[in-house]
Amino acid sequence: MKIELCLLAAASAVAAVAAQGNGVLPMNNDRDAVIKVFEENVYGVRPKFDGFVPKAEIVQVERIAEVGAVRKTVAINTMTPLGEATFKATAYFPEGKGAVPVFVMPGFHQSIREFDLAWKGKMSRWPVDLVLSNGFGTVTFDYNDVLKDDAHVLDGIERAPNAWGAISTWALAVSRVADWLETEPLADKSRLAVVGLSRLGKTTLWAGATDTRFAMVCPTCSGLFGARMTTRNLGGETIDQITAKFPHWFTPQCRTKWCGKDWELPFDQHWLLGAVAPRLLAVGSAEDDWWACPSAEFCSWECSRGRFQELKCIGNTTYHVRHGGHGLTPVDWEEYIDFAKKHGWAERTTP
Ligand code: GTR
Repeated sequence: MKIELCLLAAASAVAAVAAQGNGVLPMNNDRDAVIKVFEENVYGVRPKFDGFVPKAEIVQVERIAEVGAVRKTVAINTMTPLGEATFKATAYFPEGKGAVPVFVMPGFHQSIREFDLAWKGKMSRWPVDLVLSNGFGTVTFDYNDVLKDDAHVLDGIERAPNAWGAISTWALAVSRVADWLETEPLADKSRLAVVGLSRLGKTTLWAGATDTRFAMVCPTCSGLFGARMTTRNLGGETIDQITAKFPHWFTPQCRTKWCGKDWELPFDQHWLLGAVAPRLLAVGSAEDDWWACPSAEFCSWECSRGRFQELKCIGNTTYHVRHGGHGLTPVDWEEYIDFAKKHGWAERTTP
């Protein structure tokens, strides 16, 4: 689908709502209620972790002269439905800049390897050199180190109908990275962003909606149960398909209650996008990513703007659709970096 067509389809969906007053669910501006609805029905409710002691241990600090950076490797612990897990986070900070804004990216193993191999990061989903050259830091971790992305990973445990799933678990790990960054002298904790692709774009949105320490949230090609409006899907993934193939991502009742009811859901993802307001929201789509349905991602973003308008911060939300297919590319990163800069992130907050 070409960009113009996506936007046309989305614009007509929005126009249909305006004209008929039906179709798309009206915006829900009650943030707490919105989070509860999505906990119960989609991502699951996290248990209380009695006795959990948070730890973030710096295991290595290196100077990486090629990109003028300090690389820190950190071991961070977190909770999962299977118990405690420790994962390794890899962070790059520009040298000699003091505390800088940081983009946190829940990532695929490949992201770290690609950057190490390609060095200049050109082909990477994680273009570290681009981020560094703009004066920002970035950190990633392999989501599989937190909880294995396997449909059977939770088979051995009894799950309540609203039990938390893998997306919520990975999102908690993103928050654990924020816990560490709050203590890290090279990070400006008032300027933390979260960015992720696809299943990790869904994770990004859920982490960013629930954890208000993230001042900017960038779900990319996030599709169903990411930025995309479920009730406006034009031929992309359905609830039946996603919950059959990836039951571990969601709360069990996401399938038992909502399978086959895509167009009748009493909640929708524009509510969750609105839950990011008044913080910065940057949604990214790709024109050929039909499985994620970019027109419904746009429609959802468009419909969430009411919340930003209400909070008098309409400039805090942006959307882009780029050429090409499913992915997180330097073009997307440039959009996010530019948006951050437009909001003063390149200016120093610390002496
Ligand atoms: C697909 C899934 C999408 C998206 C994608 C990905 O198979 O159906 O919702 O999450 O995987 O993460 O690459």
